[in-house]
Amino acid sequence: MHKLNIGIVGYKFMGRAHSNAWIKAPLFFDVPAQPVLKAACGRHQESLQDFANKWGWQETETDWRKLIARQDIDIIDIALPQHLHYDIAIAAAKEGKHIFCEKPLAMTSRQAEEMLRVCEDNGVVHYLNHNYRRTPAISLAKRMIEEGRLGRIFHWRSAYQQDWIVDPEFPLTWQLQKETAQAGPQWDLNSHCVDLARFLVGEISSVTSLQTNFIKERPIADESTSGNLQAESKGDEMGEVTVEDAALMLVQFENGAVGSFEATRFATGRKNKLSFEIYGSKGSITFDLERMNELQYFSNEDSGDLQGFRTILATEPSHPYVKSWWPPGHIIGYEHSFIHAAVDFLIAVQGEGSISPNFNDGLKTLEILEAGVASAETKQQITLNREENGIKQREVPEGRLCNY
Ligand code: SOE
Repeated sequence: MHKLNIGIVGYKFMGRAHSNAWIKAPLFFDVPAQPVLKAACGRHQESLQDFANKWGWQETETDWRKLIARQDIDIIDIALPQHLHYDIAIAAAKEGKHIFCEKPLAMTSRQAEEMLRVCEDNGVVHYLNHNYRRTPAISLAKRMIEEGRLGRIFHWRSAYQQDWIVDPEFPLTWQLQKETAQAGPQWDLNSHCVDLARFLVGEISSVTSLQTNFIKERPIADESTSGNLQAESKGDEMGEVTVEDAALMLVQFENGAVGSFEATRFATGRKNKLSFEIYGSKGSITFDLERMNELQYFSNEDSGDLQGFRTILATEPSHPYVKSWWPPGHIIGYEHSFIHAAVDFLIAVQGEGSISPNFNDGLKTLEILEAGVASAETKQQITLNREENGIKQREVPEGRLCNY
């Protein structure tokens, strides 16, 4: 079988999730090419080598430019924070490497635009890992909507709730600083929900937003621990939090539906609760990541005395991705959506096809996230995607137009 050599950049949380995905994909699915864990790249040789030994990466590199220059690398897997995506993706695409990139795509829509253009100019497959699309229950929701089971969609509402920084002693990690994260839950969490809303409902035409901070100063983080969610502080020195702690958006969709998004790291007790609800003329669907194998479904077409939300357990072989796993009722977990993404990416690369979400999806999502930030700053509704003379512009009332 043809082999595809992977070079991964990053070896923390997403490095582990991606390594697991590359290993498991050919074990459970008929993939058209064998992914080879060729080289892992990171700054600190000792911890990088530990990672490579544990996960079976054949070699290590401490300079991502050297990794990208290697002729024996076919795929670059970017498993790093978003402020590091742009330079690596541009260089990888120019070297003809296919790119599997973690979300959010970039720090700005301008960066995303260039990343997309360079990938298209170089004919490489580009994938943006909004993994939740490939949760069987969410892929089933997509199938049901396409089959018309919800009819005309009226409402989208989503909430992505975490609580890992409620403690004011949690240090100032990269996720809490604008220069390394661009924004807080607006980028980290609403990026997932906007991607799902675009996937399930459609394109967004306007945004009105509110953002806030609850804790404005935190202890400076100990660099050696600040790459994960259990970071430690370096001492008593404090630093300013320069991103929001909570981000709320109200949107209009191009198809007439309306939507609300809530993303927060201060929903005490909620660890990683992504939930959404979609209400249509013929039926409704709700999803909760904490019960990720289930969909709640209401159909207007059920007979009146039997109507009600029912639980669909998405573990039947007819459900997306499921037949490659276990018998009905044997549920799957968080890591499986990454494996499904790896499978579909290998199919796209080997079949010279494409995969979504890709960098064009990432660009559209970032435009919406940027509009949310602009709306929160201006306290105005932002209209998107108004094109004049080929220049994308956002419309803020009073006729003022601001370019991206
Ligand atoms: C931290 O908020 C995080 O790891 C996100 O970055 C991921 O995208 C999300 O899936 C889980 O939480």
